[in-house]
Amino acid sequence: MDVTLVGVPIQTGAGRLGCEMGPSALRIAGLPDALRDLGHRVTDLGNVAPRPFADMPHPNAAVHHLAETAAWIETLSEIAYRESASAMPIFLGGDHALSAGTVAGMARRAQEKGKPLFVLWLDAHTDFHTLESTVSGNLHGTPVAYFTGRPGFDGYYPPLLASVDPTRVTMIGIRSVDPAERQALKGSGVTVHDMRMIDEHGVAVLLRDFLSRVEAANGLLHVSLDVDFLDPGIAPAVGTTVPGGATFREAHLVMEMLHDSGFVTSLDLVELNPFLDERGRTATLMADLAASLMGRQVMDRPTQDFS
Ligand code: DIR
Ligand code: MN
Ligand code: MN
Ligand code: MN
Repeated sequence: MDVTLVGVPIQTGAGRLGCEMGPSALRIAGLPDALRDLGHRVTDLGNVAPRPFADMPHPNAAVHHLAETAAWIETLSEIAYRESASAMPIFLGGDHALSAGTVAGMARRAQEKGKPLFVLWLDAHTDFHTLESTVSGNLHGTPVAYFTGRPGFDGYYPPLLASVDPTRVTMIGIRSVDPAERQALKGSGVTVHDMRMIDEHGVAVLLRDFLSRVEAANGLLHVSLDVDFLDPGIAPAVGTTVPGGATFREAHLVMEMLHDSGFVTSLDLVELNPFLDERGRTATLMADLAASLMGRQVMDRPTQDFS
């Protein structure tokens, strides 16, 4: 398939510096060639930059780098919308604030096609804070609240041209939720599968259920993969490690099933902080997971049926 790589060196949404090196590390780990080897036609846009921005204060004094992050979100929303017209965009992050833009752009694309957009959020965190509720002020904790249309972003983040219905958002791998997020998630319609759900049911059961809903609705599917979805023992290069994450095989199985479904129309690879990595080990794992999602497998196998 036609794939467009977009390097997104944003780090203003995170609590520590280093994510701006993420796109380079993913390329050095061999992602572009891995995709070509799988038969995809790869265009690499290189690293993009946010539109110009001016200072923007917010009543919540914890919030930092709001103007620059908002500028990134607006630029990325445009790029996601534009590139998804003719290819599958893969966003090489960069911190998770970038998904506020990429998902918003994909929601606009889906709306234009008259199809619903589904989002699979693979993360230790729910990233469901508003600008008022964030305690850390790290805006990588806000993208899901924004693209599902929660109030409180007006005048700060760009106007949302199309939102994602919260009932079409499924999160897997969750193990760190702040009190305000937990409260807001109640009755929101978002499906939150915490690590215990994986322990009890296995990741395949949870994912199959979600994929069958995507299939029934003939939807587009955006996948957002945060490094901290993975257990820190296999993926140390992230600013916000949380113990008890997905194993190597759980993560690859998710990617392999996503490939087999054929539903994925866009992908974020986020929160890689190469400054914290051990000789590129986390970057390599993220590139390998992307390759699994794009078709790498051990043996040929028949197409799966999710209905
Ligand atoms: C925490 C951590 N909920 C916060 N969030 C994220 O800062 O709002 N860490 N996204 O990766
Ligand atoms: Mn995240
Ligand atoms: Mn996270
Ligand atoms: Mn394929």
